Amino acid sequence: MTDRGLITDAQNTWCPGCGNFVIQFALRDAIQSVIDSGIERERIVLVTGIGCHAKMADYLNVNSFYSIHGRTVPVATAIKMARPDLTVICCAGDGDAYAEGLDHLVFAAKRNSDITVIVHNNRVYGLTTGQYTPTSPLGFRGRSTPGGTREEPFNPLEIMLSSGATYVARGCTRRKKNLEKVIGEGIRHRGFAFIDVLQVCASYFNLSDVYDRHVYELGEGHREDNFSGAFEKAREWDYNSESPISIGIFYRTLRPTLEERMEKPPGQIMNRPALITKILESRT
Ligand SMILES: Cc1ncc(C[n+]2csc(CCOP(=O)(O)OP(=O)(O)O)c2C)c(N)n1
Ligand code: SF4
Ligand SMILES: [Mg+2]
Repeated sequence: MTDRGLITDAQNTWCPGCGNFVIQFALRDAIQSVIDSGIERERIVLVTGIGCHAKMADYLNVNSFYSIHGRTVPVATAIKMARPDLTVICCAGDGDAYAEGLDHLVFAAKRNSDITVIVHNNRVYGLTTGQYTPTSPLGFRGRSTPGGTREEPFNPLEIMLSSGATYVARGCTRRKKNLEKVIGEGIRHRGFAFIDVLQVCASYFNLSDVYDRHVYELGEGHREDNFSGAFEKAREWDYNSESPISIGIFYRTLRPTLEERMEKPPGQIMNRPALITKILESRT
């Protein structure tokens, strides 16, 4: 791999017009600004699932770990627990994070694991050529549903707010500047940062026109510390009908992270070597 900055020279096989390119450039710029603020590149780790989104591990020149489909979040959680000094970023697919891996996403939010999860939500299984996912709209016609789905989609922002995520944002690949901002703020956030990215899949679900018509940025009047306001805003669009779609930071708060609590359980101070010793002892 030749170092040409943060983009590798691996051959890129995303389809022309794929929204993954926009996420790649937004993430590259966000990572660069984190590096400029003093975090060494060697201390940044990218974890991906399996899917088109997962090729980010090949295309971004940071330490990376290709995990398995549906297990992106637990791998990232484990890396952060073992090495709290690392900045851990996940690129997950919507099939990956919202279907097979949903329980992991919910528990990472509940635990406030200090990782950043970017979901490439193209609302379809891209790599396996067009099956529906939990955020595909009712009636979506794809490989596994030629007659149209009979299921309502769910709203991942509502799930994440209910699960205790301390940073909840939505971006869109039709708005690169805003996307770079919500990703950068997510990486800097201390605690579980969740970013749902409405990503255009040029080959199996091209919603460019819909997003261009409906997406707007949350304004100055939106208060990020207001949980019920964030919930109400998240419910404005149900991932189904054509209505205004807000992007930006819906909610942000601070509470102790999982790693902080593992270091210092209530009533006792336990440093990491002592904790590892205890785990090893309990196995024998
Ligand atoms: C454990 C496991 N389950 C299922 C698969 C098959 N599989 C690979 S990629 C994929 C779907 C990917 O969709 P998504 O996560 O939305 O990513 P995208 O390709 O859209 O970026 C599936 C079902 C697998 N490889 N491993
Ligand atoms: S199938 Fe869709 S998500 Fe996958 S590379 Fe092509 S356009 Fe992108
Ligand atoms: Mg997908």
